[in-house]
Amino acid sequence: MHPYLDIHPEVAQAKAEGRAVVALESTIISHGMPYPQNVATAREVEAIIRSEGAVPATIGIIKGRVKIGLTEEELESFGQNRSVEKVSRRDFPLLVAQKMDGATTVAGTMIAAQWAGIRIFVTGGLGGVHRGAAESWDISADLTELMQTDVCVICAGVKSILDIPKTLEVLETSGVPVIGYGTDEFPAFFTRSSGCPVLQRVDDLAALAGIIRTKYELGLKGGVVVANPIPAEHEIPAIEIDKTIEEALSDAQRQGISGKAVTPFLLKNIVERTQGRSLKSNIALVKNNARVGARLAVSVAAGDAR
Ligand code: PSU
Ligand code: MN
Repeated sequence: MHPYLDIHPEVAQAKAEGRAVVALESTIISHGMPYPQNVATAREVEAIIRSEGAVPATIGIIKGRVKIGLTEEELESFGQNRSVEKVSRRDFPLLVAQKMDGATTVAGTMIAAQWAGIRIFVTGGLGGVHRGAAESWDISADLTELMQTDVCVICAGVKSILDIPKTLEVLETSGVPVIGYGTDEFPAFFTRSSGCPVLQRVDDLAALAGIIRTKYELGLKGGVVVANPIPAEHEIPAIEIDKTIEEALSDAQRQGISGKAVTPFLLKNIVERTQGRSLKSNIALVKNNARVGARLAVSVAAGDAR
C-alpha cells in the first residue's frame, strides 16, 4: 500500500472482504456547496451508500496524509474550513511534502482512489472544457485524469457553465467511454438533456458492471463516465438556469477570475443568484448518484455481467 495513504478501518475491512467501496470527493464539500448544507449532504450521501450495502470512502488530504475515508469530525472540518486548498494532480507533491490540508477534486479523488484500489467514485458534476477555451485554454484536469486513471465516475454530466460539446470531444479523443444510465443524451447537471448524445445508453446496472470490468480485463487504461441524469422533479428549466449561468459567467469575466478559482466562483455565484434553488437540485442529484453508484459498486463486487 502507498506510504502516504491512511485507510479508514471500515474501508480497509470492506476491501479485505471484497465488499463494495465507493469513493467520494471533498472539493464538492469545501468548494462546491455552502456550509452547513455541504456537511449535511456529505453525511446523507455516506448514509445512502451504506443503506445500499456498500462502504463510503470520502477522500481528502489532512496534514499531508492522503485519507481514504474520513471520520465525522474530519468531514465537518472540510465543510467549515473553506480556505482548504483544492487538490488536483499537480497539487499532491506540494501538499503532501508540506503536510498541508487539501480537498480533492474529481481528478485528485480518482488518483487517490486508484492508490487505494477503489474502482467506483460518485460525484455531482465533472470538470470539463470551459466556454471560451479557444482563448483561455481552460480545460479541467478532470479530463486528462479520465484519460489515464482506472476509476469509474458516476455523475450528472457537466454544468453548462462549460462547453458540453467540446468536453465530449476531449473525452472521445481520450478514449473514455461515456455511458448514459437510462438516457440517450449526456445530461447537463441541472437539466436531464443537453442535446448531445452519449456513446451508449445502458438501463441495467449489471450490464454496466460488465462493461466496466471488461474495460479493465482488456487492459485499457483510463476512466469510465456514467452519466446519470438529475431526477425530473428536481430539474431547473433550461431557460431559467441558462440565463443565470450567463450572468455568472459575465461576473467571472468582469472580476478577472482565472485558474482554479473559476469553477468555485461560478458555483457560488449560481447558488446566490438562484437563492438556493440550484443548491437543492445539486443536493438531489448527488444523492441520486450515490444510490446508483453504490448499487453499481455492489454489482461490480459481486461479479455480475450480462
Ligand atoms: N462541478 C460541480 N461541482 C463541483 C465541481 C465541479 O458541479 O464541486 C468541482 C469538482 O471537484 C471538480 C472541480 O473536479 O470542481 C473541477 O474544477 P476545475 O474546473 O478547476 O478543474
Ligand atoms: Mn481550470
